[in-house]
Amino acid sequence: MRTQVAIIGAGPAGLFLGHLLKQAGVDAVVIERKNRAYVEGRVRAGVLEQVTVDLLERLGLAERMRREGLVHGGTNLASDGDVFRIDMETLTGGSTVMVYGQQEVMKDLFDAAESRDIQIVFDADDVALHDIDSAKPFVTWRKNGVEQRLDCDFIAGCDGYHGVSRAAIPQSVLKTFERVYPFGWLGILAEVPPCDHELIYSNHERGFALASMRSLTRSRYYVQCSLDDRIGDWSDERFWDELCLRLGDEAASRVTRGPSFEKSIAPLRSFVTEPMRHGRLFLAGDAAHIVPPTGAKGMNLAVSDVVMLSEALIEHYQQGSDAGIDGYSTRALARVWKAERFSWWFTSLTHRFPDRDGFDRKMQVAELAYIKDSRAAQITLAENYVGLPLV
Ligand code: RFL
Ligand code: PHB
Repeated sequence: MRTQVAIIGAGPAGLFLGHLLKQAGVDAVVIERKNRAYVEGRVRAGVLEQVTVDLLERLGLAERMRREGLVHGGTNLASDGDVFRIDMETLTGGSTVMVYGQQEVMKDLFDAAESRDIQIVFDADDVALHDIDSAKPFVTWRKNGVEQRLDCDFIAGCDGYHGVSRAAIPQSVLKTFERVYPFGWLGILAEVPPCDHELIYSNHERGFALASMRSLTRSRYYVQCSLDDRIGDWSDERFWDELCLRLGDEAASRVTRGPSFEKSIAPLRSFVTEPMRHGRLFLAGDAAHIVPPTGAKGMNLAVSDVVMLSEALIEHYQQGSDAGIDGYSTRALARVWKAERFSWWFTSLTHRFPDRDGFDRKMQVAELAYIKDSRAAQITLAENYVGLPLV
């Protein structure tokens, strides 16, 4: 088999890239280790930046999002139960975010991939990248026990944090930067109306909590938990009690309890690998960088990466110029680092750090009080939250 671009991974990065290349007439094949139901079933991101909304529009995939997504012009912070609103729309001169789950985005991308004839190989075992340093790279895998080979011009490594693409780059050329946080997020989904029409990010003495949603009838809630905690330690009752305590009386009075139908623990990490290109291999999305979920940036960064990567590849095929390809890593990393900074800062502001003392906690409370009263501080938060422009 032969194609122009081999895309490893059918998560948001891989599928958006597949659609972008298809739209421009560039040949691509997506190779995914799992099946569609698995990829679509993962409960992950909930908030789309304008960059992501714009891309869904540009690809002609925004119809359901426009109908079912919730536009949020503001978000809320809480400091020990005192909730205040950041009017992002006014502060940024009109920018908003869209609440539309990653699962819905994936469903729309997969449905359209079928009708647009985007080639996806599912259940590919033992995917391996070869000769990425040469002009003739290729990818191999096994499907139903049979060895397969795909020759290509370029490989896009969109296979997430645990994928094989990053590992194909020699250790000697990769630099990695990492921060592992000493806590996790325990998240639940429940078929109950959300406690507020917007999100609430809460810093409480007992730890962070987040009130989010998937629709007007489906809530997504998180509480900071210990990395030693097991799902079995957290009955629904314990979860609701802890959430209500951390959100404060006023918000808690609006929480509707109900049985959870999804419950999982996610660790928090900041991670960047540089450069995002080696030879004919490009990394995009979680394969190259991870942010803690506090800033709601992970999927949005995967999208901005592949917008830039598609521009570079299309320029190569349509204009015969490699300027975009050569500049991809530097351009993508500039936006990545800003989102890393914001996600790290927002995490540091809102979580309880078990190894820190009373002084650090006072600094958090003082900073939240400052943000509550300062338009300048609110603008800084708002413009980062809605997403920085693509440059
Ligand atoms: P993905 O989604 O991990 O997809 C990678 C795909 O590659 C496949 N794969 C392989 N395929 C072939 N061969 C191999 N060897 C392979 N190894 C792996 C995998 O099966 C998978 O299908 O990476 P991608 O595309 O870069 O997308 C990244 C996003 O999924 C991620 O950043 C977000 O979910 C992060 N995130 C959030 N992002 C936001 O923008 N807004 C949010 O509100 C938000 N909330 C979240 C989040 C992530 C969370 N968790 C659980 C980590 C909330 C949570 C709790
Ligand atoms: C979510 O709804 O899953 C969500 C929302 C905002 C975040 C993280 C996760 O910052």
